[in-house]
Amino acid sequence: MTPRSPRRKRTVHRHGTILVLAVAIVVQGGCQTPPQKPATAGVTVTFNPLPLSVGDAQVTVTLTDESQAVSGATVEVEGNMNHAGMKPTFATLTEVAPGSYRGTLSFTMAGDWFVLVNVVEANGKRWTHSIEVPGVRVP
Ligand SMILES: [Cu+2]
Repeated sequence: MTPRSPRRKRTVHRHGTILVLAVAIVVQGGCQTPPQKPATAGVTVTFNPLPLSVGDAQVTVTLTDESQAVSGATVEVEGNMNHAGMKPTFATLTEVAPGSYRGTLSFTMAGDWFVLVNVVEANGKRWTHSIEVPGVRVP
């Protein structure tokens, strides 16, 4: 009789739809995205030379777990720009000292980049970590 009752019903229905969408996104994300860096893990990414400009740069990734060097991992880096329509660039790094991995990554355009560090530890544990690389310059 009052307009209240149908309005409340509609609100409940809308919440149900949002919940289903949220569950669908979580399930899809779980299948496709490797887990984020474990809480005990440390990742340091350094580039040489600095400041970064368009072209090849040496990239060094240092991995620790509870402050101990993480040796024997497979480490790949993926360079992406913050806008759509760019091909990512990739590098597979080589361990040059315990827990220290090095390679060459190509920055193909000036602007803001982010680099995904993809790690598979020797024990099979797989995770990824993203770092911002803003302001790659015109050479
Ligand atoms: Cu670009």
